[in-house]
Amino acid sequence: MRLFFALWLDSDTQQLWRESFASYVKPLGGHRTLAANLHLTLAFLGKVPGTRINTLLRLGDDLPHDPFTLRMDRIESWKKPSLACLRPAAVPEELTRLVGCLHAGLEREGFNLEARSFKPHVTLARNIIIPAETLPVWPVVEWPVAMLALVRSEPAPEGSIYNVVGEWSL
Ligand code: 2AM
Repeated sequence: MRLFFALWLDSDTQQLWRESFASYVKPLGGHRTLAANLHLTLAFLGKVPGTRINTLLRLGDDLPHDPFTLRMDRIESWKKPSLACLRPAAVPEELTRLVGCLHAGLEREGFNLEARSFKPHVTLARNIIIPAETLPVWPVVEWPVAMLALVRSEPAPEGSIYNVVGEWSL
């Protein structure tokens, strides 16, 4: 199964974000992320045998669970992969520590991590047609991050379906 660790949003916030950013993202073309799929990936693990889930759940238990706020203040577009995403202005210390512990734990347990460096972002649309300048988001969204999740991604014709298989309150 394909798994990833992510910062997760409650469904009301997912819905609110999808609506709030529609006017920024629709003109870029492409496919907007479904509300239920909005998240911020911390580590993408790719295909993992089901027998390894318990190791990942234990790892999640042992991570620091300090809450923090992300100030999401701009929308960027990327060429590779082609997407538009919401990004935080600054990375709080708690997030740096969480990602550091997560990546170190995954490496210790022999999981393959991606080569691309960690760039916190919430994908708002994929396969965009018109790359945008970086757009400032106004009003700025303050995200009180409250949940870390281990998520399973399954391919589906309308885009991937995500299911939370482990969750931790921050
Ligand atoms: P993205 O939004 O920038 O594409 C589930 O696929 C999550 O894992 C997405 O947030 C995706 O980031 C991230 N991810 C990172 N590397 C990936 C890869 N090689 N294939 C698919 N998803 C990847």
